[in-house]
Amino acid sequence: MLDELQGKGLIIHHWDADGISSAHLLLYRLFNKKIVNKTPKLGNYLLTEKELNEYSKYDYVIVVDMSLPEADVLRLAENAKVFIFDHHLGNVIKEVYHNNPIIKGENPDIYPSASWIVNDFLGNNVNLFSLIGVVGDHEQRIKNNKTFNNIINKFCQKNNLQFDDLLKIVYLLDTNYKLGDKKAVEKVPRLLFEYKSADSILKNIQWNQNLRKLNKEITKHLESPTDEIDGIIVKKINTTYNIISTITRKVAWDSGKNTMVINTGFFDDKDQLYVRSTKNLESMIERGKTLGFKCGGKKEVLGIILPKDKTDSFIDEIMEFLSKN
Ligand SMILES: [Mn+2]
Repeated sequence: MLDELQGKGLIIHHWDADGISSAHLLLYRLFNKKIVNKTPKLGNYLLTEKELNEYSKYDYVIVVDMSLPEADVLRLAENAKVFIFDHHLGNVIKEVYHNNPIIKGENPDIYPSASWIVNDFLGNNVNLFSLIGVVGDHEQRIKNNKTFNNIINKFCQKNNLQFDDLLKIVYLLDTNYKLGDKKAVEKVPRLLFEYKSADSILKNIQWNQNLRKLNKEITKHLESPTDEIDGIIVKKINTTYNIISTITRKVAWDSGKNTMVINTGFFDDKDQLYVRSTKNLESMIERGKTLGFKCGGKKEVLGIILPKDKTDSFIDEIMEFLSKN
């Protein structure tokens, strides 16, 4: 289907390791086409008016690992053929090619990342980048997924790698967005053509430098005081780095408790809020959308961007939701 595409193409991908790996796999397959890759403004799960205008000049657009608002997708579809490969929650968009097994009711354990969905679609064998997305989205927890634990172990054995090597690659690729460097993020999918092995990625000097800088900042926030209300961990941070999802994961996974993190420092006029829960968060994602906020997530995670004067009331709603049985 993709092989027949003509004209100028655009890939819009998530800024994280899964999005980058997915974009890389697509670029690799479509190497003989005129195609560029972009990520949205970091932290935005939507396209700005400026981006929508700019992206209307392409003949086809492939959206990967990103659940853009339906209105944005339909705007793109006015001028271009649109393809989506994703595993986030949302609604099926019938007007475009929408490959998202999760919203069609498939088991998320069988489709743990966008990279896996893309790789499967392309008919590739298991490879480093199909797995980097999987490890990126689940980290250590993928070890509880029997099927994928086996797939990863087999791959690691064959390639003389450890699980922690894959995890480190994820962290290195993720440094670019966490430091807020959109341009650097967009360079990676193509840059990865030059990396013949996992080992060469692990040795990238710039990314290792980035990682040290970020680890310092993350540790600082993990060590700062945290509130616990009715068994729910609430953590307020103020950082210009895009590390809220990392901090939320760490706190939630280390404590085993429902966790909410609020970052007041990333946007000037808005707050970032992240929740990780053992409760199904789908209804809160819907609630956020109903209230007109930009938000998204999966069953176990909710990410939302709130106008600063709306933050407290939405925190209250989440607290009420999480404390109900
Ligand atoms: Mn993903």
